[in-house]
Amino acid sequence: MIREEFDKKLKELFHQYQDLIQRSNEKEVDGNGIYDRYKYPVLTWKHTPVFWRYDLNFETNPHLMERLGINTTFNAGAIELNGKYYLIARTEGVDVKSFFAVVESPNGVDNFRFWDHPIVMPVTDNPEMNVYDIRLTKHEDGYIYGLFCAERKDMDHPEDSSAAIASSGIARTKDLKRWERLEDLDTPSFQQRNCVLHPEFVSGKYAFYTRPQEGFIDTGDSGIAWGLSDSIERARIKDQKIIDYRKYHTVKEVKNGQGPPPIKTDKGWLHLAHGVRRTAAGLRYVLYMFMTSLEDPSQVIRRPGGCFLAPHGIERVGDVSNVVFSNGWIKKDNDEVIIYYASSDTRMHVATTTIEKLLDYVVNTPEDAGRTQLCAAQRDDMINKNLKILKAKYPEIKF
Ligand code: BGC
Ligand code: BMA
Repeated sequence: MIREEFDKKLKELFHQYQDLIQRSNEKEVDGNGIYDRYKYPVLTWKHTPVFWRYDLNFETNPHLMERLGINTTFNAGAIELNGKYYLIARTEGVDVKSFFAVVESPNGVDNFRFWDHPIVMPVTDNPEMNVYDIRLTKHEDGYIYGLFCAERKDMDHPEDSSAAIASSGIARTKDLKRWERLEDLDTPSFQQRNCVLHPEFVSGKYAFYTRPQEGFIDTGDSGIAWGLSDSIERARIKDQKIIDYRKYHTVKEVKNGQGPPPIKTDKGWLHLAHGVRRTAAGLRYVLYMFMTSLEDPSQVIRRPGGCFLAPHGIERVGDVSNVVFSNGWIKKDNDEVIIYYASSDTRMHVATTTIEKLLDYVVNTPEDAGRTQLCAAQRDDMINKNLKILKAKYPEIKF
């Protein structure tokens, strides 16, 4: 390529990037009353800066090739700070290593722009192969904590190149720029994924949601668990109790995990979680909700049946298809809630709702009735009531 062409192509790349990150997002019109989805994903690999992917030096890269491509940006933690909205995205290079990167938006639904530099997360004395799925908790001790999966090769099985061990890394910050790495969470389980720090002290201790697992993929008879630790610098949970088990023939038949930290309301803590089923096409990940008690956050007090959000349309397709996953949401001061969810391990989306609607959803959505006859009868009961209303209101119309 000659220098003029190089410069022209570079300019085009910058224009495309600017157009993309300045594009306004729009609510979709056909909402379900619970939340509104949006037309555009908030993050894709194309939202990463051009200078993260290309070597921009004509001498060393005359063909203007991508030298360090980005594959996907997904499973982002979220936080509001000083009136701005931040995602910490799992950003995966074409080398299949993820790293965390801060992305900032003035309004939480569009105009997300990556900070110039990714987070180079400090390591413990046992550096991990990969990090992903950070949950950000503004704790009442004054720090912002990030809990994330720290994945290492399983050295007990050197012959198996996919044998790995997942544990929960912990780091803290006050400004999302300087990160202090603490010791990994120590629990009685062989492996851990989807660990989340509760925002408040409980009985004077740090409280955690965990997800004990027997193997790297198989969780065994597990679910979302709860445990306390005296210290955060050397976080250690002695007793874990499962508060939300996986269950046969539900959206969490194979496994489940806490999503972002729960949101406190005057009726209880709102939880967003993922549930996984095994299908002929592989694992299917959907989101579901539940509520825990203000007096004792280890008690689940509401369990709306079924899924809250499942992959739709384009969301169903990506690197790992048929997956939605959320590890970030933000409650605004005006009680609006911005839910960030990734689709198919590929991109980030946004959905908006309010505390009032989420409370209505968790309190008034009936629980899973348990088996087919009971579920059909549950629906039939609502149908009967609805038909009565419709006949009284519109006697002339056939519905
Ligand atoms: C991947 C994760 C995945 C996990 C279990 C990891 O190596 O990075 O995305 O959830 O394996 O399949
Ligand atoms: C996991 C998660 C996510 C991912 C999902 C689907 O176990 O920890 O990183 O979105 O698998 O691949």
